[in-house]
Amino acid sequence: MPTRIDYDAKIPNNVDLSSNRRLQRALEGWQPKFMNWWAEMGPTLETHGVYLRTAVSVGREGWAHFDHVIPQDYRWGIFLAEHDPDRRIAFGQHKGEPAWQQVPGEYRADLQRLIVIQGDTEPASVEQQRLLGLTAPSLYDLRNLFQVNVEEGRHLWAMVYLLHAYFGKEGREEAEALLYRNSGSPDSPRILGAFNEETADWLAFYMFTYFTDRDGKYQLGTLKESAFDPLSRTCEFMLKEEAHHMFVGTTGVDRVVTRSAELIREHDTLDIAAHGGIPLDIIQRYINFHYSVSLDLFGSETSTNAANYYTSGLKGRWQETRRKDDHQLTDDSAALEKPRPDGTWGTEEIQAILALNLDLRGEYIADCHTGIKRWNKILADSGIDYTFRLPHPGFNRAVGINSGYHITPDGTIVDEQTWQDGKKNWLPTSEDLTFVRSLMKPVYERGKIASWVAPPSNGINGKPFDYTYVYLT
Ligand code: BYC
Ligand code: FE
Ligand code: FE
Repeated sequence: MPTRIDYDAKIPNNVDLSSNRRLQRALEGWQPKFMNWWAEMGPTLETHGVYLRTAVSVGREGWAHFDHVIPQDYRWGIFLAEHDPDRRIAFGQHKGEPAWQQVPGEYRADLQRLIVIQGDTEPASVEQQRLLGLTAPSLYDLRNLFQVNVEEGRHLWAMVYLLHAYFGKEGREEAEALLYRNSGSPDSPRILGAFNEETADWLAFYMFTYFTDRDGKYQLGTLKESAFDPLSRTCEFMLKEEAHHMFVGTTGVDRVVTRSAELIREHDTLDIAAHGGIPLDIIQRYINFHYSVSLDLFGSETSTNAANYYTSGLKGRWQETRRKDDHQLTDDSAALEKPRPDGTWGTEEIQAILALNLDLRGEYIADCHTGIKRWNKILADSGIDYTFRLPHPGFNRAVGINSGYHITPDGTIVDEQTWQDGKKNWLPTSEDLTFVRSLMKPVYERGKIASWVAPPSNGINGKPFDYTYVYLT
């Protein structure tokens, strides 16, 4: 299996596409539809070039090349991580058998479903972010937005390749449908809830790339363990790109908190809205919203779907091979915290194999705590007496065991009236959203930055902050 990326081909790839004419033709037929989708649903801001990275190889070193590129001329392609001919299945009933290079007939429907759900989120996020270029706080941020968008577009290519190459006519139909559904569409919405929400401002963008792209990281991590080797290799390479999306989110929120802290000290008040900063309680409400909506992406706490995926070898656990158990989970148990109709919490013991969504969610929550810690450290270092918190996992949930209850950020089960009265303190209000929106004025001058966010401590690829990351018309 060649791993060099062929950029002379119409569709750059390292899967030797030219040796399979039928597949190549089918994908070349999908390509103009993708380009139409990008033109209609992708970023609205036109540019003369964005300083973007493009994958040049899939190896550990030097995989990215940086240059100014007009986004619609970006070379979206198909890149799979190196093939390991000795790879074996790490878990489930097929544990120890060689990884599959083809889709076993009995798992076809389930695998296709997982790939379609994954594929659906990628273009959805581009659609959610399409207007943000009009209000970027700096050229540096504008560049990062485009980078994330073109790579999410490439992640769509990654899933479409699998659908075309391994799932026949049905796969090709699903590939079309990925361009047909749209974020927030009343008739044909995206599959998962979080991908139909608006990403209406840049604070929401940083929160989305922190909390929602991070779900992507964990889901891709479990699909990287898949017995279906092409899916595994695709996800492994996607995860390399994903690291930058996390970075945009983490440092984006860092920079908002840093700027708010500066303004709080300068004016000696938490009420910094009048001074062009975002008050900390609004930031907390954004955290509450984006975190709780992202928790819904893990599915139900107990899931026979997840158990079947695991037993069949389709979807593993986070860092499956590093876990010290039998990788089959036939006798293990897990504890599940459950709200009860009398308003108290109970703990139930369940089979571990049924709790795999919960297991992954636990890994994700632990990771989210690291963000909260860093943002609190920024406040503490500025001598500000305020702490951010992650809300209770039951807060504001639409999926799973908590969805029928009203649960406050501190985990109290409350009645409808208490929830309605408290909501304005817990979730962004329309006043919050209007205020944050009012701050979103584009700053396109080289080296300048909006009032509500601090500049980054470093530029991209060794360039300074005041580099011309984007050429505008
Ligand atoms: N919304 O057994 P359950 C990313 C449905 S993000 C709507 O609990 P399961 C990215 C479910 O379909 C990563 N419906 O669910 C980030 C099922 O329906 P059926 C995306 C939902 O299957 C930022 C029923 O409820 N990748 O990459 O164990 C930017 C019972 O469900 C939802 C993946 O998600 C929901 N939230 O778990 C760009 C990986 N949750 O079958 C990109 C692939 C559940 O009874 N997907 N339902 O009709 C999966 O592994 C699983 O499908 C899920 C759900 C984890 C999503
Ligand atoms: Fe992605
Ligand atoms: Fe991403």
